[in-house]
Amino acid sequence: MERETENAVRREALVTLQSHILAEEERAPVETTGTLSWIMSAISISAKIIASHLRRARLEDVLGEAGEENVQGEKQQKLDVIANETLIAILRGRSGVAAIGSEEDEELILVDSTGRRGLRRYAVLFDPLDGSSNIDIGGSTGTIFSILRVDENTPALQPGTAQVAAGYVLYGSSTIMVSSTGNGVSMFVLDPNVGAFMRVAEHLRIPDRGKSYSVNEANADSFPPQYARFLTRCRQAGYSSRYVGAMVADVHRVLLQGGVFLYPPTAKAPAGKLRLMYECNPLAFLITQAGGMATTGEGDILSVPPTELHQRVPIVLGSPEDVKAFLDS
Ligand code: P6P
Repeated sequence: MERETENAVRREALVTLQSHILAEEERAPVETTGTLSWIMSAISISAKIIASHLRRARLEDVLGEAGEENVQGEKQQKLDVIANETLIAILRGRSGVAAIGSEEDEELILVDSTGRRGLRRYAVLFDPLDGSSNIDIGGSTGTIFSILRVDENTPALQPGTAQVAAGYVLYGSSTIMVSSTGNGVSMFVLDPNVGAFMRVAEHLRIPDRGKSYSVNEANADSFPPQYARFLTRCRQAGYSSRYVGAMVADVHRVLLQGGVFLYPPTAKAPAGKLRLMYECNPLAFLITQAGGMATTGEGDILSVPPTELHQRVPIVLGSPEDVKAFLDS
């Protein structure tokens, strides 16, 4: 590696998530109160705690099912509960968090109904541990979060275009946070020796076209014809099929290598399986910020008017050329 590049990489790896957030706050076009930074910091510490539990899951005997079902009717894993309780406990303690919405809880949790004078207030929506069925086999999982400004006239249920920040944490071979506050996409890797997320990239751009698609092909018999035609074209073009079964891991691959992730309407999930507010909107926000596209097949994901917290939508997101090819199929 050229010395200059090597030095640049070394310099870049010295920027923590915290200093990145503060620098973004200083660049903000309007006077900021620091509340959003404080919330991002809460997500960061929550992610470190969740990652530590995941790394020691089999040792701490926190694998397996918790014996309950969540509001989705899905069997909760013990770590779903731990991740959910960690995020709620830490976010509750942060001023400016007015509401919390979780995949694991039926209703929005209203936190700070008054709010200190002049403090901006936010709703934080999340899937605390996406893909948790992968835990027991040592597979990747993730946390997905979406942050929206709220006030007495603006409820949490807003279209994805209203997000002020969004991101995910991928618990894989390393712990990676990818986030955006609307000024491009940055990526951070948790340095376990330092205990900090270190920035490794900013202004990430998704490749215009990829060489793989990501979909659960077991549902192929019930895919609508447009999806079937598109996937046939991909196979004829020599695309590979890659599917982890954890949306964060599959979308992270698409962000870095290009390609397309799809969860179509199926016989089991006629409206799609993935949740608009805390899975599709935040990931669509990131992919769009990186130059990609995200559609329900009928229109942009980010423009879907939400009707309820756990609403599901079909989703096709990824490289612009690949999503356009789907829309033209
Ligand atoms: P299927 C995990 O349960 C999840 O919510 C997403 O992370 C993932 O993309 C999808 O569902 C997998 O669903 O039906 O293919 O197992």
